[in-house]
Amino acid sequence: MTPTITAFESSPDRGRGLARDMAVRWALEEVGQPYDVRLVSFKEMKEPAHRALQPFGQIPTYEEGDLALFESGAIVLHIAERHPGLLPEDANGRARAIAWMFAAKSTVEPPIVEREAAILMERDKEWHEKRLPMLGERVRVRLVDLSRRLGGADWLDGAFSAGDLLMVNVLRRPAGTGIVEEFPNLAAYVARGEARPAFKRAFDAQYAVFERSGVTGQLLR
Ligand SMILES: N[C@@H](CCC(=O)N[C@@H](CS)C(=O)NCC(=O)O)C(=O)O
Repeated sequence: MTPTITAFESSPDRGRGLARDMAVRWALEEVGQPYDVRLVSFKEMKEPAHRALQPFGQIPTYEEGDLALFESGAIVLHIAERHPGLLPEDANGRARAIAWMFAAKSTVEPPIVEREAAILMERDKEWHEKRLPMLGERVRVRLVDLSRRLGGADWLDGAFSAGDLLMVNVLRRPAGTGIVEEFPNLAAYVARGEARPAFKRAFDAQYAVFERSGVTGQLLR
């Protein structure tokens, strides 16, 4: 059965591939699962029909037969559990890859999103310039440890996994701000992820929506 995901009708990230349907598209491309996309407007996302799928009125969602899912991490895990290629075969390796998925979404992403939100939405506050260095340091604390753990390896724990997919996805959010580039092994890690053919297919598919909409604007969290 072909799953259907939701994505922004008008991507506000200027086609940078940062909206969270990107991780889902990438996972589906990695495992070779075709999918349909239902584009939703900002207004539609907040209406009851969409909130029945995503209680917080956000994208992405995932529908497959009787199953409706939200949260990009949970959707990627679902895809990874049902198709070979994104989780190791052995039970311990699988558990560790899942731990990296949680690390990406619950340990590394929050300070990145917090800093991004401050830059986008608090720039006019008189305390913004004072707060920003502290938010940068909170990101750096995570990146220092992640960089140390990755070391010279290609991926976080052996072969590329759903853990790497989500981690690369999260590290792409501050791309261009220079903070990831302070850690050359992390910058190379992101570049390795982006070089994967499945990433490129996912990116191109999301970019095509942006091009059609022609919207430019600020990244929405
Ligand atoms: N934790 C959620 C976050 C979803 C999320 O923040 N989606 C953004 C797009 S990347 C969104 O829909 N923003 C619009 C809004 O919150 O109103 C996930 O990973 O799926």
